[in-house]
Amino acid sequence: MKFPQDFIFGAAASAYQIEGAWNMDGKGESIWDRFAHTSGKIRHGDTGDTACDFYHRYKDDIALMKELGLHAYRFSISWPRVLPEGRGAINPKGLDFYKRLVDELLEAGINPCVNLYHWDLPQALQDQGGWLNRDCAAWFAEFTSIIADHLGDRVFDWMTLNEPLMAAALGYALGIHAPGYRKPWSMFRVIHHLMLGHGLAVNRIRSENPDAKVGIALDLRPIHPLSNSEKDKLAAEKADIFMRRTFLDPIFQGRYPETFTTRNRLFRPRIKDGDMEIIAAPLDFVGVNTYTVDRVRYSPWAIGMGFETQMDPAAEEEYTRNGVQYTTMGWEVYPQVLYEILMYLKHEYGNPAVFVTENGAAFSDKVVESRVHDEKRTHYLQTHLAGVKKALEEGSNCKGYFAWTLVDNFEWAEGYSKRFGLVYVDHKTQQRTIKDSGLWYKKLIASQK
Ligand code: GCO
Repeated sequence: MKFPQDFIFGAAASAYQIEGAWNMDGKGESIWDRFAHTSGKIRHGDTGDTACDFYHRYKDDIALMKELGLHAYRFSISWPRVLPEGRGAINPKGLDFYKRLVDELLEAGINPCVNLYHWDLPQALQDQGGWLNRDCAAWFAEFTSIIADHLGDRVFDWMTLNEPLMAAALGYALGIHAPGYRKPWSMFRVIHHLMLGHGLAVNRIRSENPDAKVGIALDLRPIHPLSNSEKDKLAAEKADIFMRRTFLDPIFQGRYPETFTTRNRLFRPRIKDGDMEIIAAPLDFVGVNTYTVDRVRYSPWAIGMGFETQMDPAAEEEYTRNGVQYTTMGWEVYPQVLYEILMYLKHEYGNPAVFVTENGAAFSDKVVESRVHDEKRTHYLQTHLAGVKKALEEGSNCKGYFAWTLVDNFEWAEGYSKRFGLVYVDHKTQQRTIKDSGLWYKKLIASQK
């Protein structure tokens, strides 16, 4: 499978999911530390206290990245590791960790792609309202300036936010992610403050480093009506507006979709003059995190939404239903997912530069004689990358693909029960084992030369 010569192959991860050292060397508490330490929130009572101990083992993991032949690595910065109180005093040991990490990546010939926010807000800022507080956008901009100032001489590829929809929906409406609020009426205000923070951060990065390439990582999935009924088709249109256009329209068109602003008073965000111009700061690329297809149906119970997504619960083992493969997350394996979403961006938003910033699958892996024969994951990668290739042949402006994820890590509310890695981790011993899918990915990358 041949890709364009300058096509980037990488892997992605996030601070809370891999670093561990949750309270070491001056790091402040994050909302994910607090949430994971709250009983009943995470499967099996798992926490990110140690995770994959990447804070101490980053050199070994970078050696694994080099062995796989990765061109780039997408990672996030733990805000409270650098600013323990979220603002004010910098923790020098925290900043130094990221400088060492970036230098080690560069030394290995791997391009560091920094994602500034992957959900681990400093608890001290949550105590002041978190993203419900409009000031959080400015606090994020301050944090961004500090990181861009200290890393901007060697990092040229930046993302501001990871999945603002998930941060708002799971963290503030459904309560299954940190900070664990069940305040659906607040979700649109949180989305607006996150997007405002995104726009402010873009401007801060550019003022520190005019040559920087800046983007955002959005969770964008193909959306199909569950049936051909008019109600389900209308539901799919509503889902498109809420889950995709609410983020893409302000970025590319400088305005929210009509329904976002006309919702009743309870839901409507407070948008001030100038906000939309800030959010529409031009980007160099859009990052797409996507794994499966959203199959939606009409629902009178989804207050203010009018649709619901049919999604299975997470499972102990992967399974098939009616000949269709499902992962241990309960997600349908739908190989056209990347093709469809890349063509959606081409047709609906002027074919912007796109990176697939997350794509992968959780299957129940086992180590047998120091090997992990994860055929299903290899097949997932093969078929999904074939979709990227098809989109490229039809004119998509996709520039690269980051597998989610390098090593099996903390999968949020699922803890360590779900394995997405190209590399198996025994979380008791921290022993790493490259899976067959990682060896396949290595071969694919090597074959591009
Ligand atoms: C997300 C996050 C990742 C997840 C991955 C698998 O998309 O939810 O960016 O942190 O771990 O997507 O669920």
